[in-house]
This record gives sequence, C-alpha cells and structure tokens, in this order.
Amino acid sequence: SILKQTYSQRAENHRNPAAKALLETIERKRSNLCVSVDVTKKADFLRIIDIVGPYICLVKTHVDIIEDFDFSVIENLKDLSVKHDFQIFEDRKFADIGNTVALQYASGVYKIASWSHITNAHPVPGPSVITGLLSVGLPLGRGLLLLSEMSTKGSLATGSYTEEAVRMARSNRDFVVGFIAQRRMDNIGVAEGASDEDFLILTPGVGMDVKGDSMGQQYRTPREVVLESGCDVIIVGRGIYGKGNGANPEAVREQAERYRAEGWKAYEERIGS
Ligand code: BMP
Repeated sequence: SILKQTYSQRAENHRNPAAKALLETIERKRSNLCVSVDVTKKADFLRIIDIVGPYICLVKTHVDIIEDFDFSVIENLKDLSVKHDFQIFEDRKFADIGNTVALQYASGVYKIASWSHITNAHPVPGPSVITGLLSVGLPLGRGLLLLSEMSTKGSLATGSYTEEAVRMARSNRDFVVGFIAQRRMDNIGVAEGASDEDFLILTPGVGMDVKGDSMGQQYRTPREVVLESGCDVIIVGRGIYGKGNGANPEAVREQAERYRAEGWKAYEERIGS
C-alpha cells in the first residue's frame, strides 16, 4: 500500500515532473513540511522564507496579498528556492471556465505558470477547469492539485463532491498529481486496499498549539494528519510565522524545525522504519 512506501519509492511512480521533484525534495531534505507564507509585505515574505528554507520541501504562496508586489518578489523567491532546495506552490484556487483559468494562470500581473511548480483548483466548474489549466501548465512540466476537501468548519466539499473530484483527477493523471484534502483519496470509489494509485495529499489546517482560529479554520497535529489520516505533506502557516509576521527570526526557525521533526517522525512511524 502507498501508506507503507517511502517518498523516494513513490517518486519513481510519478511521471509528472513537479510531483517527482517534490517527492525527491521531501526525501533529500527529510521534510514533508510546506510553509504557507501569508504576509502582506514583500520584505516579510522573503525574510520568513529565507529563515524556514532549510526545513521545508515546499513554499506555499498567496502572491495576490502582497501589497508592494513587483516581479522582483518572484525573482527573489526563485533564488531562495535554489539556495534552500524547495519547490513552489501558488495557492491560487482557480475556479472558472477553462478559457478564463488558462488566462489567469499564464497572464496578468503574476504569470503564475512561469514560476509556480504546483498550483491548485476547485473542482466546482467540472473537468473543463483542468483542460484550461493543463493547456498552459502541461508543456511547462507543472502539476495541479484539486481541492477535494477543505479544513474549514461547514465545508461543502464532502460526499459526492469529493468523490467527483477524485474521478476528475483519475481522468487527468498526467497533470493532476494529487489533492488538497484532509485524508487519502486513493481508495475513494474502489474497494478498500484495491487501489495502487498514488495521489499526493497535501493538507492544510495543521497546528500543534491551538485547535482553530476565529474564522472557521480547524487544526490537527502533524501526527493526526500524517500517521492517522495518511496524508503526505503538512501545510503550516501561522503555527510557524506567528502573529508578528515573523518578527522574531529565532522563534520562526524553532517552529519550522519543530514542525519538520514532528511531520517526519509521523511519516517514519507510518512506514514502520
Ligand atoms: P494557517 O496554517 O495559518 O491556518 O494557514 C493555512 C493556509 O492553508 C492558508 O494559506 C489557507 O489559504 C490554506 N488552506 C486552508 O487553510 N484550508 C484549506 O482547506 C485549503 C487551503 O488552501
């Protein structure tokens, strides 16, 4: 079963270059930690990434919240990704018709496809959202995650919506490399244990010190996410950079180290090493 395979074994199962590179990075750095850097000033954004860089496999961005954005942010981000050996995931959550998402992905101020190895989409428009994005991303070797579940209280992404998202992914395995979800998706719609599919499961809503925020976010620990729910990458935002936009570098470094260690320990326990 996928749950018992190492990240490097799984890297060999993936043909998509972005999925393969992510799995290889996870193994090389012994880190299944993705840090989500949701701050509004480019200096804070780059400073936090430089601090957490050694401890992560992936940086997750929302570039559209940076108030003083210009393309130097992207150039600096790319330099940091080489310096610290991590992949980049713009959490754009595309959710429109194929033609529009292709334009949003390739063009505009951010030109996401030109620098983000992985991005994501809501399955709500149906398969055409994938068709639109892959027309841009596939030739560039990019990968897509579908949001088949969400971490928030009252999420509508449950039941048959989640199942249909998995079906959409199965029909586009060259580009859809996995899911934003709270548990494994490979066995949905097939008999327990019958699937040898390998989807990447990246999971937000991870925190060790609080259970949620005042706006519906819900947190689980790395152990619950990786060991009990079988997810592959933990996504942590405020749990690492804290309330002060990462003003205390040593505290940010310590949290990144702590979440990396917890995520990796849960993985080692899962594969039984
Ligand atoms: P935090 O760890 O600070 O709660 O941040 C979580 C991050 O993950 C945010 O950037 C949010 O946009 C994203 N996210 C989420 O929390 N839940 C989901 O279901 C999907 C997300 O992309």
